[in-house]
Amino acid sequence: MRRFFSPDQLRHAPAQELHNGAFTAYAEKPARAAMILAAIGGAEEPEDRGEAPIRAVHDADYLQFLQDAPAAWAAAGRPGDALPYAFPIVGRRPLRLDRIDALMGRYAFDATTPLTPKTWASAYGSAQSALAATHAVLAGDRTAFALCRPPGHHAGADYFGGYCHLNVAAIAAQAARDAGHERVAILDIDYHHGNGTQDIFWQRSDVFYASVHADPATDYPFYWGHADEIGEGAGEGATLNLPLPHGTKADAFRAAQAIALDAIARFRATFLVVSYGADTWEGDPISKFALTTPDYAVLARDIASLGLPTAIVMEGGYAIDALGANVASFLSGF
Ligand code: Q9C
Ligand code: ZN
Repeated sequence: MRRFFSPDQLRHAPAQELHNGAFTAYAEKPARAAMILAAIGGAEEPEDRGEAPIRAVHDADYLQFLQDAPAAWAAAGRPGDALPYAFPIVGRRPLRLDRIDALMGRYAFDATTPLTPKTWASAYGSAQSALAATHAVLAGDRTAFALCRPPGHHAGADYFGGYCHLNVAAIAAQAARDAGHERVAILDIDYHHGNGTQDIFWQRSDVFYASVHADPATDYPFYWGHADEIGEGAGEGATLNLPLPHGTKADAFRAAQAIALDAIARFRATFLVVSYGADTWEGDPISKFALTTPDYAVLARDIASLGLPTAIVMEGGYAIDALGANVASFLSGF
């Protein structure tokens, strides 16, 4: 299986994050990518396909903000990474916002995801890796893997958060649509619900979004991913949420994934994007499921049995020492 990664993806390295009310070391470290690369025997550098496939998913003003914010933050005299602290919550009217702090809150949905001067280069590289894997599959490969870091599934068309800036799964799915696949499915098996992916395709009938994740009643991102969220308008029925409780082991996870796979088959998708997170692993430091390393090969075999051309993008997974083995196990099942 071809694998893609750009060295630029290592450059985003915030010092700390706001976690449960205190500053802790940033969990989504560059070392995650290094551990995965070592375990899978390296990766190819993606071709640069430019901003157009990113603009097909994200708003132009948001992309400009991501590129400009770190310099604006520095110009405001701030020594550290850029973090938001004020948010224009539901009901606030659109305003012309100038101060960097106002913009940070406008484009962020949480305070866990600092921006640095290197963030854009890393996120852009991550998106190019997702596009390279997608195009390898469009060109005839059965599967391909994008080592996306930073991850993507919490990022919406015009917002960042949850360690995510550009929604790599959405960019991959849209690229498959634009290449002629009329029905594309995204299977999201990260521990957390992919709120950004869900929002991007919420009103669309051409991209099916199915997610197996920790119940948002107990887990981040809290405000999305409940079982009664099924899409709206033309997209009604094209979103499927399968929340699971703390302590979930392989059998229950696999059964939920089987429901998602069955729905994807009934949707008659012709192209599949998998948002893969290894934060469902039993030892993950920020999560509470109990999957084991060999379980990932089993989940992958179940996905492969759909028989769809499949682009896999990396999402979360924060147990650095186990991350390489977990990703290698998953890829071995295809
Ligand atoms: N106390 C991904 O896995 N922090 N993002 C949660 C819980 C954010 C995870 C804080 C977790 C985001 C791609
Ligand atoms: Zn996650």
